[in-house]
Amino acid sequence: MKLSSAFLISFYYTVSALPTETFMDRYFGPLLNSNNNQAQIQGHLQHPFARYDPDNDGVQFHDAQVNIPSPDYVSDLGPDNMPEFAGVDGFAHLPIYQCFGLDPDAIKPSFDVAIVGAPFDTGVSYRGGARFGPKGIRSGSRRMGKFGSYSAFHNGFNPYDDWAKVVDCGDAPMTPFDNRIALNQLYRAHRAIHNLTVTNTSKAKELNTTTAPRIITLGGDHTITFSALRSAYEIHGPLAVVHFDSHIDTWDPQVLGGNISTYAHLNHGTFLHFAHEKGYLLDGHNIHVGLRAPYIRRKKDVEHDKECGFAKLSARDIDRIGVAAMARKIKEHVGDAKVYITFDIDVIDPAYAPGTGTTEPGGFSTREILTLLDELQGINLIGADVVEVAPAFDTNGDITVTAAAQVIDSFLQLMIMN
Ligand SMILES: [Mn+2]
Repeated sequence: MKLSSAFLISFYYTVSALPTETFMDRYFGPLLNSNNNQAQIQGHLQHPFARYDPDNDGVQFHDAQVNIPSPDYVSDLGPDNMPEFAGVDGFAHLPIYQCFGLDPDAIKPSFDVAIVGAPFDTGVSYRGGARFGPKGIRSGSRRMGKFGSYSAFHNGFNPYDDWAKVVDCGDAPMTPFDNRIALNQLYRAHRAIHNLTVTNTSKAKELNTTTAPRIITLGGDHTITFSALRSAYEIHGPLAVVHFDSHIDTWDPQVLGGNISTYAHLNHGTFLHFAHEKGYLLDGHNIHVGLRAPYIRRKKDVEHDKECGFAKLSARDIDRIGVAAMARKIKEHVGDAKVYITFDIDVIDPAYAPGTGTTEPGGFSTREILTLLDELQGINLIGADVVEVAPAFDTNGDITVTAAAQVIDSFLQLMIMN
């Protein structure tokens, strides 16, 4: 048996390779030979996946020829030819800009929408780990970019390749040792971005916003939303906040943390109490979506939440009225006010988004939440965030970070598709 297969192999080799050219010569010759200085320069190599030819029966080697540029030609080695899984991770392969921390006399950057990371998790009451959220979400966004996006599939629109210049500003430095300093660092980073001017000023005015760039923040635990709201409020005035979350996050600070010390008053379960107290919320236009977590004090939590000015849609409303009706109610509630969406990833069911600090069973599927966000088309979205993504609790399959990245894709669609 061994003898005969060895015979067959040697026979085949002898017959097929007898002409002067070997398989290696035929397919790899231009790469292996030293005379490729003479190879023709063909502008740039195609995207690696562009070899699929739908006019033929699948993937083809078109022929043995491959265009190898001359050894010193490098124009094809830029980010445009990067495979989806490679590269230094800006969100969705966006260019990485230095947007804050600039010298006073440095040339100011200009863009329409900024992605900013807020690596912070010292405001949590349960499992930590959201300080790695920005890194995780960027990693989960690698299959999005100019070459394709999820909104492109559903709505024929690619937010990375339209009128808006979208950039990744990297992370705001946030110290893990003092929440007061950390939250102020994030506020100043946002303020520095809001003080810049958008690239497309006419479009910004048409959309009834200021000429300040809009910001999408990658959390970070939910406390970071307080700093984001503060800076957005200073530019836009009071905001209609759409709060996707399992939890109310309007807890009275005396009930959640504040009984320990004054320092502990502001945390990921009380920031909306403070947003209300500071006047950042536009009265009568704020709404929670997806609530289902236990109250700490049944009656008083509900009363205090009302005092903070929130309407409610619970997770059970997904089955009771459906996501389309939920979207209609949200749109009615915010009207034509300037809207800020703060999105706690724990609003999605732990089956689809386990990578978070405080999981609560019985939430949205990823598909349901993306459909709901699509249905919000037409709101005036001036800022947004996705928070509480803790990659250490995600699966090996990255289901939480890819869901978080798609939610941001939907935010960009709401901001840019008009
Ligand atoms: Mn929350």
